[in-house]
Amino acid sequence: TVFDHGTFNASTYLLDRHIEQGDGDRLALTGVRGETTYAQLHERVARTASGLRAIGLQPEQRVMMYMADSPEFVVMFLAAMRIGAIPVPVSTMTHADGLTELLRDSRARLLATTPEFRAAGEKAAALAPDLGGVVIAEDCGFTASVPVHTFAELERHEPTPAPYPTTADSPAFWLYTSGTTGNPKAAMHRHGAIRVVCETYGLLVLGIRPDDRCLSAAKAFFAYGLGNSVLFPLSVGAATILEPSPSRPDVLAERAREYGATLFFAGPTFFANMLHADLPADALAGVRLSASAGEPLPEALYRRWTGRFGVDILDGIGMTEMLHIFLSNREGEVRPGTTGVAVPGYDLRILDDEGAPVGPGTPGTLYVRGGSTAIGYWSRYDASRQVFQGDWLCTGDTYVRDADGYYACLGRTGDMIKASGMWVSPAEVETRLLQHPAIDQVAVVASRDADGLEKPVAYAVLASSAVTSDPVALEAEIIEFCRGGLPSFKRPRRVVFLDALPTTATGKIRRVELRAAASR
Ligand code: 3SK
Repeated sequence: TVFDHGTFNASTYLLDRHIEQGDGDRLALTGVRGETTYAQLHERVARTASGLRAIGLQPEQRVMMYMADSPEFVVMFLAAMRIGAIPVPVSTMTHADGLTELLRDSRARLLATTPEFRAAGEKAAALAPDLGGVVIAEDCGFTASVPVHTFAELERHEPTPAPYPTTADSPAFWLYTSGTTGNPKAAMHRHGAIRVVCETYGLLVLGIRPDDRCLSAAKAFFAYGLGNSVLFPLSVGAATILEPSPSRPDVLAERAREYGATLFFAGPTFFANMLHADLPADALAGVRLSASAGEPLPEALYRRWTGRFGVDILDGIGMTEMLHIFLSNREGEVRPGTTGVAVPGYDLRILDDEGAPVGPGTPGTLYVRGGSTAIGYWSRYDASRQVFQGDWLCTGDTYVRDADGYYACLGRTGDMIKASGMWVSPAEVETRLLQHPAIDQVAVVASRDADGLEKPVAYAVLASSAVTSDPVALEAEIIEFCRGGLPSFKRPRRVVFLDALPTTATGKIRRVELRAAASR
């Protein structure tokens, strides 16, 4: 998408168009917190925007959003952008210390929160030197040394006449990311990026339309959830089903039924948990399509889940730095076990360690280019230069492309294992292991053997039906099973059984932790 330097405000793009087109009566938000039409949402956003100005929030100042998925989340996100301020949604799984760190790093002027998170919010607010106020969804006795406002109070202001005259390149919102390691860094996104993701992945891959109802297991403070639950539905005048409580398979299945979800979004771990949750096969009747992201969806899990619920899954990959998904399978053309092909509007290339492009069949590091790339990381010069390399962004993931142009993830570039002098992709070994009926979840990492040589080791969670009184025999049987389907050098030399795999806040397996355990 090419933008001129005229005014463009993402809040107007997502909301005002529907009002101008006479669609104000359409449903925008639904769920346990009630229904909101586009006209009502527009009114709440315009009033809140005025209220934010009245309490002193200036363009480009940050509002940290530590909020449950709720109408107020959507109102604050849009209202802040409407006045040129910067909403910064952060994970509600962050504890008080982490929140303090994020408030300090971003120098947020305001903290917006919901009553569930009052205790951590109070602690963090007390230690944030730049904070000038708190906005709370409902009066719940939040105490702070700075003024505390309610949404109701802000909404008593007359609506703002016009949005702040941002351009497509003006900073719009930030999202913190830390990957599986490292300190949190804020990826700074511009207003135009919202339009890019809506008109590429949203329209051209999901084929989202006004009669859709979106339900996402990934919360809106994640880039993935923000697109699924806020940006895509609002961009076409569709509805979003907001669930404030932590995502659980039984709860989301119930919400899907009750509120008529047609698009369902989750990640591989959540899809796996749905299979264990004893849900009826028609739990997602009415859902026309599902999407997966966060980490590669193993082929065996894809087949079990789609076989059980009768809904297809488009596996894709995105990054917080790219705002959303840039590589994805397409409806009717899914190749299980691959991440599909480039989303229209994005260019991909795979480079070897010397920076030279590699051809089909040769693994290398994946780079991406497209109009939703973040401006950079806030106050992180070195990290920005490593990741944002001119037009291209280095994903840090190892991928291989086949002759038909389908991409398959082989793991993080640093996750590849060199065994017997040959590269071993953890993903390939994991795919084989998941074909064993006793294994439910698995991660393969490198471990040094007695000779100090790197070898694959598997950490596995057993299926509930596979509880064994003889783990040694089961381990031997699983390793033998791998020999049957893999070249011998790729077989795991050990299988360690765990109750659960360690995961990050976004549900990604913490391979770093497993590697450390393997080397002890
Ligand atoms: O992890 C992903 O695949 C992802 C997808 C969409 C947006 C952001 C991210 C990190």
